[in-house]
Amino acid sequence: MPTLYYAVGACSLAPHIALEWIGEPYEAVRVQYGSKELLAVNPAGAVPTLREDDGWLLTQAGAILDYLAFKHPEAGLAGGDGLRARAEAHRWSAFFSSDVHASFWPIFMPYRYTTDDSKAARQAVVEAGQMLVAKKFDILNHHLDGREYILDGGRSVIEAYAFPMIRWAIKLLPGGLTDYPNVQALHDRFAADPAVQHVLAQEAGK
Ligand SMILES: N[C@@H](CCC(=O)N[C@@H](CS)C(=O)NCC(=O)O)C(=O)O
Repeated sequence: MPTLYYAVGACSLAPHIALEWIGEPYEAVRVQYGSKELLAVNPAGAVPTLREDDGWLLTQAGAILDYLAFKHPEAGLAGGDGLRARAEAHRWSAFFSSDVHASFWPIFMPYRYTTDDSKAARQAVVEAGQMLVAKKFDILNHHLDGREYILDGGRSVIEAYAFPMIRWAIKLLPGGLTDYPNVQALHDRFAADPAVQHVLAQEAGK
């Protein structure tokens, strides 16, 4: 059975949701960033990390989601068939990992983005991050105009990827999702999904 190493509140929520949607047995192990246990499976000390029974390890949220979607075609989480559907899935996976996730880092860890340790300098970095996230959410919001799902093929691992980042935005953007009603609607639909609720409760230790 695969093992997912996750941290509470992290992007590892995405593969955790995907595993729950797939519905096959898995183990979810809660870890601390940079802990010995996590460094043993991922030298970056970061989550998510997936371990298969034979010891094979996979890091990078986008790669793990793609692997899970193709490992379990019966779950229908790849976002459609064909060359262009595959390319669209990669496009949105890259959007979330390289554009959206990376835009949150200055907000989460401003000290990594300035050598000036004054409060004002760090606040400026946080605000720059918020502006970056807002730009990306604008793109996502427009894309979702008149659409229920991000990909043409219906519900996919890409919504699982979006979900933790949308939760961060609710907390960390000054106006939350006020300017992004389509994103809010996507969030509300997935927050009502029993599998998503189960994973959130599991991660919260309930
Ligand atoms: N590019 C990696 C980034 C993983 C990542 O940075 N995860 C965060 C949690 S959302 C983390 O573990 N941070 C700990 C750290 O950077 O020390 C991915 O997409 O999986």
